[in-house]
Amino acid sequence: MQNSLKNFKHIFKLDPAKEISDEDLDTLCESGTDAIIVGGTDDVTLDGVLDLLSRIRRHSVPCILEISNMESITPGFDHYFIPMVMNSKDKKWMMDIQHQAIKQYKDIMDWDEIFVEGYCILNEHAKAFSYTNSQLPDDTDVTAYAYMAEHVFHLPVFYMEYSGTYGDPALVKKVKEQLNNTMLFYGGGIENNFQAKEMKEHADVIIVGNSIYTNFKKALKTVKAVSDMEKDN
Ligand code: 1GP
Repeated sequence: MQNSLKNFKHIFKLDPAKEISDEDLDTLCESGTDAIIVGGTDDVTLDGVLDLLSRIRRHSVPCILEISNMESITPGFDHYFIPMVMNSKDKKWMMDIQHQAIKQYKDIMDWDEIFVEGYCILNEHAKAFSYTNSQLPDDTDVTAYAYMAEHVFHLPVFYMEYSGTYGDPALVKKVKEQLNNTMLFYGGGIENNFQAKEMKEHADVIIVGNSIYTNFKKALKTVKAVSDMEKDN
């Protein structure tokens, strides 16, 4: 099941609520990144998702919808990522919204395209942190969540989500040491080559989001930083 993700190392995440020019979007799609995720927290609408989908689809790069809400689910993506927020205080974000989605869509769901992500939100100032009523885990909590993602839930992905801030590479390393089959995704605050390399040293995949909108040129360089690491190995 995980095979189609196994080769991913670098992913850009585009927020349907934010503007990006055609020129920049074309450059991102042709940058050599392994995939583009469409996903966000606030103001994710079907129109916004469809707009990005149609523009990304002009390119051959794999295109993934990370599902934020029921209203913006649409066919046409290569893959669908379903987040389960492991450190939310509410069962809603771990179980209930996924249950609702599966009740509604199970007859048309293709599990070769769908991957469930065990999310651990680690930036208490991130919108997603308050939105999902999450609690800040300490390092031993995080490694235990990672262990649960692999051994209890058998999830294909454990996602350390620092959205908006750069995380702790030492913790990313510790988490990676817990995982054998579940892939480790790291996202949060990557703005340059050095940070891309530092996190990719431990994570299987790094995700670059916000810096696309704040410093496009530097964000773009993170692709080469990761592919150069592969060449060195
Ligand atoms: C957000 O993990 C991604 O969901 C990337 O984080 O936006 O901080 O790069 P940034």
